Amino acid sequence: MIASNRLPVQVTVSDAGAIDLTPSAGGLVNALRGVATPFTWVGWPGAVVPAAAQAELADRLAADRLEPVFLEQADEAGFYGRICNDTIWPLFHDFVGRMSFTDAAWERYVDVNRRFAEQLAARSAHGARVWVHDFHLMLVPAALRELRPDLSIGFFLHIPFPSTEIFQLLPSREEVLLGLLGADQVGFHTSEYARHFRSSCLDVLGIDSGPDGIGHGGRVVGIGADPIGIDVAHFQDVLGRPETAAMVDELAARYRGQRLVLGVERLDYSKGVPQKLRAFERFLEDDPARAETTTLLQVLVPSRLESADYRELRAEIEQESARINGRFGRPGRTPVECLHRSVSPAELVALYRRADVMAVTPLRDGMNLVAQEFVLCQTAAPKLPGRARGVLLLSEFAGAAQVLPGALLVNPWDTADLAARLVEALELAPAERCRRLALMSGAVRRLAAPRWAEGCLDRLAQPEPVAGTRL
Ligand code: GDG
Repeated sequence: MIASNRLPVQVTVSDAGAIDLTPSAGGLVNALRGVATPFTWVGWPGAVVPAAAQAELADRLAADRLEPVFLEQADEAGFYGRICNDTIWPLFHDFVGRMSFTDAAWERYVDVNRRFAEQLAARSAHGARVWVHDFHLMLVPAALRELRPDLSIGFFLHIPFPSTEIFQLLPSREEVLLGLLGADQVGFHTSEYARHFRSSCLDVLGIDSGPDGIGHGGRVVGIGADPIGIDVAHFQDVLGRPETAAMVDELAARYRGQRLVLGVERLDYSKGVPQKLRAFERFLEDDPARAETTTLLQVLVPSRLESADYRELRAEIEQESARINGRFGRPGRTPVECLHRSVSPAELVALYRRADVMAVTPLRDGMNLVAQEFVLCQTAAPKLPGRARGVLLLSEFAGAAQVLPGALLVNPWDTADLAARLVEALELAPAERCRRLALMSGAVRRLAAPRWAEGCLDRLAQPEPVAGTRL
């Protein structure tokens, strides 16, 4: 059984009650594609479904082994809107000042987690493996263990686990740790996050631990560092499609004679886009002639626009881009291009291939799959005629920095250094670019999904906890 906040489909129900299902992609969907063991996926279908339509929807989803957890608008507002987005997301990404918390919203979080646990308990076969995902469901492992002690329960956190000083600001800190300790195996992307979790268990609960496990309730809870990888086969497939080749040709014409610095981010304050723009402005200030030869293309995938904070962030990024263009551009030449939309897989892959520098500058990020995807697309296809391979500029605060040894690491808060690293990246000799990409391509292929999922599931099948990958 797999449990995550969202099912890998988007359900819409029309006013007349007609149900529409659209598959949705995401890091977890990609990582589970190709897993040999058949599984049932439990999660929210992405819409409030009227009671009259629930049975029909459940039947239709059952055909794909998907099982909906039905939530009301008020559940979503408190559980997802408040606690997930306004408490845990900012706190776990070190944005302490953005965190807010109310007891009423927390009660919704507890209640929704309990309902997930009840549904998993009702549907899991005796002794089944249940793998629970991410910060939305941190209370599920303990609630499920109480209902079904026969199950093997795994948990994986896709976002960072913050340092203990920051974690302790969370009013429900004990409940969260005890919730996670209900699992047999708790997985993180990096050994740093695992270490933070172990320190928090000691500081908050007084429970000491070994490097790979924590004794709790007469059991040993395994702690692992299991960095997630990308679906290599999917990207290889997209690289070979005719529409990708057409897009590569289009980009070659569009950016002829230009050096292209690429950013691909979901609109979020954790992604460091304003910091990237600041550094790009410094890069142009240091030598305004660069505005003629270098373009920063920022793809900004829309996200959470119902929130005033996110609308403000979008406005800030658009205003900053316009200001830089006003300062360094001229008619027919805009050094910063900002696309506020999602792009097709072919467009994304073509951009990864064409980019001279991929600038991935989050202030905090659990892993960051974009960095791995760029490396794969640069190395799994022939070099573009007349161009050197690309360079990855990567924030040291992304989990990806722990697994991609050939990236140029940057502190996105250090504007001068980020601008200097951008110059270094653009001037890196072709042989050095290849050497760095080869190092990283090896790592990306080693981490490739579904190996990540199979590894985590194998450990869950073992009677005694076993440590995850140590990097
Ligand atoms: C969590 C953690 C961790 C984005 N825009 C488009 C598009 N994408 C795809 C990318 C990539 C994915 O979305 C985003 O990668 P993230 O790594 O940010 O993953 P999330 O699921 O958002 O976030 C993160 C991850 O979980 C996995 O554990 O790495 O740290 O926050 O795959 O390619 N794809 C297409 N068009 C777009 O416009 N086709």
